Amino acid sequence: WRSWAAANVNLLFADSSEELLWTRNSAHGNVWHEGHCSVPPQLTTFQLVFEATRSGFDGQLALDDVAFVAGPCSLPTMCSFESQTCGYTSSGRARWIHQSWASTKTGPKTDHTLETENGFYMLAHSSSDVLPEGSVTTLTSPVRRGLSHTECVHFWYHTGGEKPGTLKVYIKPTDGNRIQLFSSSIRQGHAWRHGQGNVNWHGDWQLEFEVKGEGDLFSFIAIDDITYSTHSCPTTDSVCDFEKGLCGWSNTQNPSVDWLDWDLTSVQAEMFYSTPPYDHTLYTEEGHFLVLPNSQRDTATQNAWLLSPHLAPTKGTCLSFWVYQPTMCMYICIYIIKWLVLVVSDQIVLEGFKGEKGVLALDDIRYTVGVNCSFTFLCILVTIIPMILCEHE
Ligand SMILES: [Ca+2]
Ligand SMILES: [Ca+2]
Ligand SMILES: [Ca+2]
Repeated sequence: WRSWAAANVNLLFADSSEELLWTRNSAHGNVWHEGHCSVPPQLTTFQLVFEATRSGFDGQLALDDVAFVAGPCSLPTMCSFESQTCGYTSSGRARWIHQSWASTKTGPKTDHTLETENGFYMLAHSSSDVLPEGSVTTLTSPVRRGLSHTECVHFWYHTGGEKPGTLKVYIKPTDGNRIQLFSSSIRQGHAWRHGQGNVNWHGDWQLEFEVKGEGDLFSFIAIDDITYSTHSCPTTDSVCDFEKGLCGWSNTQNPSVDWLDWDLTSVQAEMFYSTPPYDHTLYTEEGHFLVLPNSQRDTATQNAWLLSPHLAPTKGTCLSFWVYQPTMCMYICIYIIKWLVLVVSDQIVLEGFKGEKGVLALDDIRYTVGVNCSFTFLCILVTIIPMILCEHE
């Protein structure tokens, strides 16, 4: 689904009352996603309702291959923790809590999926009274079948307090020892941060998020939006060619900053929006890029933010990216030397505005910490030549 406000699955009872079982929001690219929805045992007859909610701009949503399978769901490829825990279970010294800020007034103020106080996530309190120093609490996924190829698990985490403790992520094979995918023990500030790790296990396995307490008086670690992509993880966060997903770059759903979402697509797969004739990475119709939804011109000037992962404090960063613009008939390279504040970490925002005509697309975003854009000269050369040769539309 793309650019929709929400897709829901509801339980509909004989008395016309409904119960929300599953929900997804925002643009998820021009590709099929497999959704899993646990239907709790019911004593009376019921129906299931698939519901799409428009947010007032371009978008499509399609549904295919609906199957009812007896027994619990296997591990879903996406879990936003809205309306359900996707079968994740808690064990260890303290319990992981399925909650929103609105329901408890503790933990992160907003979740990562919806960016509202009503959005849900999983929370582990790591304060010493709940999780004494050195003890652990674990969040375990349902069992996932063995993989024939390497997958990347992406997740977002949020820490609170001076000493939030250590977050480690493991693969737990059904038979065998755990394999660590990820570890972080830094105080991160009030922000959701992106984590990832490669999974390549041929037997059945589970994912484990483990928090170890550090003896703080008030602290926590929260998890949201766990997804699996069918590719291995990008080797570095500093280059994103969009061939393996968004690499930690993300759309925001915050209505106070933008209206639209950047949408991942390719020329080959695109049926709805106009696009550049090829992507910038591969120069083919199969290559992927981000496009600003552009079918309804009455919404011209509406904007979309693309947010970078949170970047560590640095003396400077060289940012370059390739843009396909309405007035150009080629990709042009734009680079910015951005001096980030030394005290706090930061995010880069690429903001697109929908124009009256033409296509706006983004590809090959690269940031290089430590400045001295060594590829800058090449970037300018490649940019200027096509601009001279290329007739404006
Ligand atoms: Ca969420
Ligand atoms: Ca947006
Ligand atoms: Ca590309």
